[in-house]
Amino acid sequence: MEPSLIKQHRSLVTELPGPRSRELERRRSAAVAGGVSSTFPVYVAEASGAVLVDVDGNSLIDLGSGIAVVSVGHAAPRVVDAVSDQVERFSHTCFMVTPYEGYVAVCEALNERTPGDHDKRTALFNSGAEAVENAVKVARHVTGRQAVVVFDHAYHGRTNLTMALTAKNMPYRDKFGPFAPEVYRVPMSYPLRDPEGMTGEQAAGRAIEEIERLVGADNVACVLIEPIQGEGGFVVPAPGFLPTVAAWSRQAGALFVADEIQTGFCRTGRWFACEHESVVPDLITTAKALAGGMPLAAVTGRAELMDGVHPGGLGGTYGGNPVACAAALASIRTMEEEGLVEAAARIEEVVGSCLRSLQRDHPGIGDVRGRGAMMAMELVRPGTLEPDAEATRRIVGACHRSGVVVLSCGSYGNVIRLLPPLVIDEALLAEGLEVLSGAVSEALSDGSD
Ligand code: PLZ
Repeated sequence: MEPSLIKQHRSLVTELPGPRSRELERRRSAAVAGGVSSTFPVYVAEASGAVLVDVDGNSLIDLGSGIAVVSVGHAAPRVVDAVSDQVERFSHTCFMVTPYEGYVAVCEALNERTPGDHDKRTALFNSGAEAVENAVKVARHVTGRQAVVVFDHAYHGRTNLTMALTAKNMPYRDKFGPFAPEVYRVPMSYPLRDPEGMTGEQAAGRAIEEIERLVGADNVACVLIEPIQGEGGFVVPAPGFLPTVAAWSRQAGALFVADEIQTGFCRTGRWFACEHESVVPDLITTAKALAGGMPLAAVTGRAELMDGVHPGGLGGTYGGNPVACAAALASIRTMEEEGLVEAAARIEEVVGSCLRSLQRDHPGIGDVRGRGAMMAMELVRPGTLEPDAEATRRIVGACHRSGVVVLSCGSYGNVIRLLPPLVIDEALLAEGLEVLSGAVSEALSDGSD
């Protein structure tokens, strides 16, 4: 099967969503559960690189990568080949019954690539939430402790335990309780919203004080944190925060667990976001970009911890499925051979300078932040920190109608985030940013008076 060669451009032949998408949307509402929603109901027919082609023949620029998943691009040629080849050979045996090499090779690649050169082991799962659940299982098992410490604005998933770990009520938790116990939430370092001048070390001190007060250091099984928060608003903690929290965890005998499900695999201009501050987590969870669009997730950690669980204690029917493993190996090879760490750093320069210049013109942009190809702007009422979710919705809507997929996020729904595929070509990225700039100017000039 040849990957289709879709021209890397934006081209609109109908309004968006077009008539065929609207027709599918009608079928959907009679068939798909209402609790599952789509931010931009344009139905995709095919995709390649950074372009989605919809069922009406429109070509859209994708600046979301399916929430940081297709970092190697849609239908990345190595991934397409590896998946096709694997599915012809065999698609499933269950690793817990009769194993296969691909699973082992993905674990080797993760052990080698993740931060720290200590001896590591990995276990594979299907989704990010499942990886987080399993990291907590390992942490509780090997420490003999129960408490899990998480942070304000955190997002870790939608299963029962991970809902408890996630901060935001709507839409993730509302009326879905009771939640799993022994979860304690402490303040995150959020430079825009912390007291002016608060350093990372001071913010860590504030969090640690809370942990000691709420839980007691020797009851903590693990401290779980996204090194840059994803759904919570692309919050980059002040320098010094992560290393201080990691050092405290080690001293307290708790595991420091980095959730790099959104930040991992070159996204932030390093293989993993922890590397920006030389933090070496005890356990790290990965998913999303790991397998270039196939469902695969992992927990990687110190060998003595990961081997501390009895045989049969971790697993699942599909975890480390052979097709997903083939996709992961091909994605990792693509990242290496196409220099996607450097590509993310180049995207940071282009996107960062665009967002900063918008910020100079619009006092409604309270903050521009992020690393690599994980950049965002936070919208506020000019001169205040009051979140402006309404302007955020207007800007996102205008981008969508113009054929550019952007996503919002944030505890207050007022952050616009950009997560382009790392292989996006320069001209296409520039065009996407031009559309975004137009939408910002229109929304903020209208809305700020
Ligand atoms: N941890 C840091 O970003 C998934 C989910 C959006 P799953 N983020 C996107 C939504 O509305 O469901 C995510 C993440 C971090 C865990 C997860 C969970 O990963 O593969 O969605 O289970």
